[in-house]
Amino acid sequence: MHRLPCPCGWLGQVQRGRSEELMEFTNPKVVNWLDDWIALMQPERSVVLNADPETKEMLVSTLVELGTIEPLNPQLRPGSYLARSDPRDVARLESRTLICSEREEDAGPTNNWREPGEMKEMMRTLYAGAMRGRTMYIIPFSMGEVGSPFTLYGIEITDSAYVALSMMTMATVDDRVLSAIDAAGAFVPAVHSVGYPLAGRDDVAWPCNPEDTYIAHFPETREIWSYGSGYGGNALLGKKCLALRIASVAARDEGWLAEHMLILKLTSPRDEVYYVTGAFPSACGKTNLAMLVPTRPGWRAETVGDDIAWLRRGEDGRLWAINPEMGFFGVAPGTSVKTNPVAMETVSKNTIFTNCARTADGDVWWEGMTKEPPEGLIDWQGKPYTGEGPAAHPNARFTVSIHEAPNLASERDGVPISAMLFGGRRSSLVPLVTEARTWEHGVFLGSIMASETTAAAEGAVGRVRRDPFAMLPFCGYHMGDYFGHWLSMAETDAQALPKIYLVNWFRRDADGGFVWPGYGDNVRVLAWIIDRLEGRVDGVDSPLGTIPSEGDLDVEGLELGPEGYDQLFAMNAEELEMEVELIREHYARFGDHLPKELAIQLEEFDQAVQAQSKG
Ligand code: GTP
Ligand code: SPV
Ligand code: MN
Repeated sequence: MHRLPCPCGWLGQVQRGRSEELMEFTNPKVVNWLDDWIALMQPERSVVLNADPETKEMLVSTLVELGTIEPLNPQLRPGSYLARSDPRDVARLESRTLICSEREEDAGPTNNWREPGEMKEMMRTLYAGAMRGRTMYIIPFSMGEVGSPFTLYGIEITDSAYVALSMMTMATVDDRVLSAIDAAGAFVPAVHSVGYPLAGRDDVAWPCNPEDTYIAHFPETREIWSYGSGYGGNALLGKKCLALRIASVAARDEGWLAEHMLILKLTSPRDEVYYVTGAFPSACGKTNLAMLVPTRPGWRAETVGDDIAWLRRGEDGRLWAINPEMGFFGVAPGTSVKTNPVAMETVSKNTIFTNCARTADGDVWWEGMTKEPPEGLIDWQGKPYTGEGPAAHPNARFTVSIHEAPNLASERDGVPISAMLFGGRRSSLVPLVTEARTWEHGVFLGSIMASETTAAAEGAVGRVRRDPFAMLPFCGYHMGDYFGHWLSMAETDAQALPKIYLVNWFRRDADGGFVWPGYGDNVRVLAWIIDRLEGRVDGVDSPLGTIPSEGDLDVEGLELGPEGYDQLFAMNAEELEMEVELIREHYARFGDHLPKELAIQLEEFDQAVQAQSKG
């Protein structure tokens, strides 16, 4: 814990545990920025966070005292806590997320936009006095390794101890970060308040302000202003706000990619090592693929990252990826010893659970952990569970350090990518796997991605929507220009780029069940992909790319039958024709920002569909 050279004083309980050598911000850029916000938000006190164990202890005891988190049974779940949010603050709020670029056109048709000056003026009135009676936590953080030229530094100021504690897990927060920021004065300013000042009222366990929630991004000045929500990507500003929305703008300007992707290290039975990324929309299987436990003999999988990848061309021309995060903020429901034993082990200790159910013996539970809910459950809202509705919120999550993962890959400073997967939830049409014919075709497949919506964001669940590259809620600029940026990666040495694959674990049969077993069996698809990369197998052309030849996909031991297999790859002619029209509508939104190459790709797709319909 550090003293801050500002008029606001000290946090009493912090002084006890602070280290002897106090580190302070001295850079006038930082100090002036902090002073301005302290003057506006008027916190009672402010503290700078560091990596000392006392810092974490202080945050935990503050949160326990307030009732935001409660300790779980240390015998069952050591070092772990359960948080219950306000039921109105449970997911990312896409309708309240804004890209405030100077020109509306630069935000594009897929983002909410407000003029930056207007937005700031409006939000300043919200921020005025917003931290009255509260502590301001000042969190110097880095996304990426400290000292790397590719790292982005930020300072988040927040009045939520829950957010502060979570940031310490999700990002790198320590004295080296503070020194690096102080030396250069270069950081992304990230302002956060739950919007619940304590003027004349007591605090509540989960303060928030749903009526006035805004998550605003200023891409030109690279600033983030968030107000009103304390949940996930709305509030942990290093993640979606910085590492995707702001970073995507930096990536466009500097020629790299900031993507909503897992990174997996895969070792084949022949001891060949491959690194694979996968872009799937929120709650569509990134964490699960990143923690894959292969069901086929000889395969090994290790996790590099589960949500965000930053990719750059290396000197060898290949795309190299890093995971800028230090923690997992993963979906709890659906996670079980059967589906994801690695995740279960990862969260067996030192984990903060949010909006899970609590068992009678002081552990957590969620739908899918076991077949039947245990007796005596308390639901995510703190009420005895009656069996009606879910006991855990569908977007209940765990927050845990990546170092808790038993299969964490040691590579932190970049891995060369061989293949990229694009996937989503599609009950029909999109096959289990297809290979893009070229980079341009791969960009086309990424640009037309669609997925059934999930509980990760507000709104209806299960509605098919276009989610290009799984970046719909996370691209900080015009999506049409983003497609162009992806295409531009192939301007030099296209051969060295990874191959692109479309995957879909979520096809349903007539009874509504999943046709493909998924999870650990997804290694079967990866094995085919590796065979393709090594030129060991041919494929069959289809309108959506190359699919496996009969017999090349290992389905041994699965209870699929010939009918099930066909269901994984069938492309209904009528549905394909409809898809062409839907893609036309989707593309029309981008106007003259749509790269010509993609219009050509769409015509080729249309022709392939027509040819199949006739044939
Ligand atoms: P975000 O953290 O929101 O970005 O989500 P994510 O993409 O990491 O998704 P995650 O791996 O957490 O999975 C979300 C849900 O999909 C969970 O309920 C999983 O159990 C389920 N799921 C993941 N992989 C598979 C799969 O291969 N098959 C099926 N049927 N379900 C899966
Ligand atoms: C997602 O929604 O893609 C997440 C969760 O990873 S959040 O951090 O809340 O955005
Ligand atoms: Mn995500």
